[in-house]
Amino acid sequence: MKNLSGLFLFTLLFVFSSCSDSIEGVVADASSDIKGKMLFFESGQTVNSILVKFNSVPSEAFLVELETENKISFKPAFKSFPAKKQLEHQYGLDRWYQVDCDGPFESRLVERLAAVQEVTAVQNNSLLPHATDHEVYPVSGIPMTKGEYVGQPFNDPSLSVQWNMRNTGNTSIAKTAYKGGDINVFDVWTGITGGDPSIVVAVIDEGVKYTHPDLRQNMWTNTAELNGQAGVDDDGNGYVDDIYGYNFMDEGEITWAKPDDSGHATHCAGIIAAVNNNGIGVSSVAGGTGKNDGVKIMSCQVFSGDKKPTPMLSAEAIKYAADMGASIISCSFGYRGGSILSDKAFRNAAGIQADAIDYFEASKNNDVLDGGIAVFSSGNEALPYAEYPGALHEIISVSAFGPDYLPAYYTNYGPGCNIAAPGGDILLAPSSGGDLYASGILSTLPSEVNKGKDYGYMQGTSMACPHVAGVAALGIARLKQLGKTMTAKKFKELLVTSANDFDSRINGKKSYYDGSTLDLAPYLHKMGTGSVDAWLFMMKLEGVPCLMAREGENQWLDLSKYFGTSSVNLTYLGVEASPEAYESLGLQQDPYIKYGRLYIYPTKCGSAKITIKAVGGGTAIGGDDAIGGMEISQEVSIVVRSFKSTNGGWL
Ligand SMILES: [Ca+2]
Ligand SMILES: [Ca+2]
Ligand SMILES: [Ca+2]
Repeated sequence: MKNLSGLFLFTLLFVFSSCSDSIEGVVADASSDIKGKMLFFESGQTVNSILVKFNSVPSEAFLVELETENKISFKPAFKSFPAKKQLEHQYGLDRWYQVDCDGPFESRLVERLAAVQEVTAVQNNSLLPHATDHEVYPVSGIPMTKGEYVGQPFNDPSLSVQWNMRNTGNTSIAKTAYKGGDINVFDVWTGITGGDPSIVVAVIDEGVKYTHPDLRQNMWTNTAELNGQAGVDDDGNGYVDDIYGYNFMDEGEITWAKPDDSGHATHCAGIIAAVNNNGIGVSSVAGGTGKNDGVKIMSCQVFSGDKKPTPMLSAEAIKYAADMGASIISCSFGYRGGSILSDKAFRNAAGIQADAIDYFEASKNNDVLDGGIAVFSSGNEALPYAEYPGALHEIISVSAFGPDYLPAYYTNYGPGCNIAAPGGDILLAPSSGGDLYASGILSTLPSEVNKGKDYGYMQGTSMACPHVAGVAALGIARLKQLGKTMTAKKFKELLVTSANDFDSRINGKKSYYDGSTLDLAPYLHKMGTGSVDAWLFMMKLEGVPCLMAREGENQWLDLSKYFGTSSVNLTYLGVEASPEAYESLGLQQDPYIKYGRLYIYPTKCGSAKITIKAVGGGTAIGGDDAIGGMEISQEVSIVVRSFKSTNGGWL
């Protein structure tokens, strides 16, 4: 079994400490009704802060009575957002209160509050520390200067080694690198979309370095605060100077260079929306095409240095993202795997976060979806189930693979894991002369925590999560172009069913440079629906069927699925393919149709749309001067991979 050093997912745990006034006594003595209302109290724990949820919005008089009786004070847990009052009420956010008292809470007090009829939940609001072993690997072997861009859609110099965007099977990244083991985004960028500045993705994490040269242009900005006065809450949202987001931990400006900061948020942000085609650094999933058309990153900072967030803080950050316009939240953290094993247990343990996530999912912040999309990492404990909150059945939880297109040794898998994405697997060996860390994910980092460098490698399901958040952002951008609307639920279904099945690769063992091996059998059919695929997702959103083809093979593709059993009775007039399609697929011969099958010989991994023309009822199209059949024109997408996925086609 691999150890987990060098992993970067924040793991939330409660602190245990000895205290004579143990909560254990409460749990043991209280009636089951009262116990059922007490969320996440562990035995032997000092409780410094608690949250209370009432069954309806309490009157001032009632609160004062409880305060006086118990020598405590209440304050609303959430800041109310005027335009969202109804939604806040619907999801119960106006019924959560933070309770303060002098010193730790006595167990009897917690029990007394839980016994109040109007109280539906008392949640422990103790600190949630994250694991501190999130290493960064500064970029070393790669020239971060302008190079040759042959075959590259963007001029970002490092794109050629970003296997997560396009995996060419380059052995200087990993000896076992697998061509096509990527997110299949190149043809989306060149032919469909690279993003849309009206779409905001909130990164709930440490602080994002908003001055980073490869991020600055794609930062969300709160214009009222940007043009306002320092120290003044110019837009009246309850947060002072929240220009690029907010630092909920320190209640102030976003930070990224404290001694214990890791650069984690800046790295995740760069995967989603580092500026594309700007001639520097890296490319990102949804960072535009160089025309100021990338999606925007909002930084919701809940980790700071060695400070740990409370459940309330993480819930507040999620609500802020919902209220300030985020369409997607990318959350690379979770409760330690195995600590929660059902949706109900999560809602019981972490009621305030569950309510905030529900509220986010019900918040409509773009013209095309009726709610928000929450994406979480599945966890880095190599456990056979996802961490919560990502494991919630309606939330997208992301597992990780390496450049060998196989599960990474650290990834969680199994129930609750919905889809897989590149997360890196740094222990894979490159061929000699290759960069030792190149099997990780290359992205932006604050130079302050990265030996003076602006870029570097990290690995983890933390890195896999923002890939899916970025692909989701491209999906919203595409729906906007199409003028299509959709429910968020349908959108998520299409996203997870556009994945590539890579189970056929999962057998035997994989090897690492230190000689250790990973048995792959446990991962079979456990990596969600497969690997996220940006092109297939775009085709699903458009309703264009996909024909999967293999690179370097002369092959016949059956059209009967797309034209029905009539495919053999149609008279085919031909195939229309643009010069771009010829280029993307490396077509050196013209595709044609015979006996209801498409003949094609692709020499490159790529994706393109072609149009098949046919006549129904006759051998020629009818018209003013001739009797004939109906013209049939069907757009289909050809997706060429080095392997043939079985479920990647039209479902
Ligand atoms: Ca403000
Ligand atoms: Ca201000
Ligand atoms: Ca760039």
